[in-house]
Amino acid sequence: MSVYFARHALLPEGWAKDVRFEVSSSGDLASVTPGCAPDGASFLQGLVLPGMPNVHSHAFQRAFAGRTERAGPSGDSFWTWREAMYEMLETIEPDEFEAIATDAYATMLEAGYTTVCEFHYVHNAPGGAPYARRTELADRIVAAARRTGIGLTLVPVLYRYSDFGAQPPQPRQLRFVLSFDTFAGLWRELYDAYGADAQIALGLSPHSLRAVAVADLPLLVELAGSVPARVPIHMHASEQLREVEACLAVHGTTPIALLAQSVALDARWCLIHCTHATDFERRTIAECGAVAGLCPTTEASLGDGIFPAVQFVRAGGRIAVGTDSNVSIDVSEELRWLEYVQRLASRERNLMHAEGEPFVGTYLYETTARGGAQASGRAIGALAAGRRADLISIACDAGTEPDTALGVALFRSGAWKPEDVIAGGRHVVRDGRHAGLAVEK
Ligand code: NGQ
Ligand code: ZN
Repeated sequence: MSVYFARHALLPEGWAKDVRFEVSSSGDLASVTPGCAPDGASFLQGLVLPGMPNVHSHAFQRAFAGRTERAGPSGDSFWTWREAMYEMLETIEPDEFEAIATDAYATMLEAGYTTVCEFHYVHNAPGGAPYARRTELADRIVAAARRTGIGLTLVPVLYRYSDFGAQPPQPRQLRFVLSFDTFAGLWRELYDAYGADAQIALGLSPHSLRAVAVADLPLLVELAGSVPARVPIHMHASEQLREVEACLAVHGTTPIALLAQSVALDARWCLIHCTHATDFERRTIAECGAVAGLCPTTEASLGDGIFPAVQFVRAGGRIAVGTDSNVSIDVSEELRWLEYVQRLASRERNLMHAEGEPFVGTYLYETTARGGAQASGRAIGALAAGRRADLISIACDAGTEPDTALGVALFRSGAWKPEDVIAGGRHVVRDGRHAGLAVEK
């Protein structure tokens, strides 16, 4: 059993002093006890926080992060970016796919993300032929997670069409496309292979309402319900106005309303972006207990729009954050952008907070860690006995009280510096560096 000690740690009941953490051999927290002496424990400097869950990643997109910042001939948008992304993907074979994911996950750990939900929709070889093993690329994601130590919720994705009304896929989308039955087979195979692994959980996803048929939705929910585990269900929703308009044109209603008509939404769902959700749709999400998976830096990068997060959380909505396109892998940037776009939209300050929690940084961190745990389907997101031992330590100025110190770490640029990161009990980042990355870079 390993033992850690922190002067200041953020526990479910608030900041605690002189906390001892006992970690079991299975990688869970066996005990969390404030008011102890360090006695032989490994000392974690600064503030100790639960590792942040990253609820939405397409790891392979890290390969071209920052490489699409040149204006094209007739204006750029999410859709022109998507063409560039599809083009880049055409050359990526399994070894490279795994190498990119390994690098991305090590970088996530260095940034303080101890788990990732990998929204995995690249199933086929370039050109669209199936791999000899249909789990080829999913296995590569698992290999990258195992090598780096990051906790993984693998979210295999059903992607069948190019647009509403079951439009046939474009040639470049053929790497994503599986029939429903092939997808269900793939999913069961992954469940059998990894369902018992403590580092890995399995989710499931219809990519978006553009990419699946309405009739697929209840079948996917049934598939998720066919195993004893609680399987989170993720889906992109209402990210771009074009998508909302196309949905209205074909189905006479907006995407999340259509989803809510098609299945009984509940707390297993994590809807990614929700940028253009209507008031009614946001209320629906909040009331059913689903999580809105917000990806502020990607949403800014792609010109998606602004999700009214303040109204949503005040109406009881649950939120989490994801790195999505991985153009940025930095917890502080994600949380800061989440707050800052609200300020830009409303011309006010200090918006994301709640009664009893006036510190914006602490509120954002606790809220997204909790929502992230729910969306990941894993016992994470809090420093408490029985949860995974996902701990990060953040350097801070001695003598600064913890709420202020966390605010500085999140809002003063460059101040977010995880020194030690322990993921599932594995001490994978020391002095700010992931052991694997130090060798490879
Ligand atoms: C994705 N990205 O799944 O990576 C999508 C684009 C698609 C975002 N929605 C791919 N940001 O729609 O086919
Ligand atoms: Zn996405």
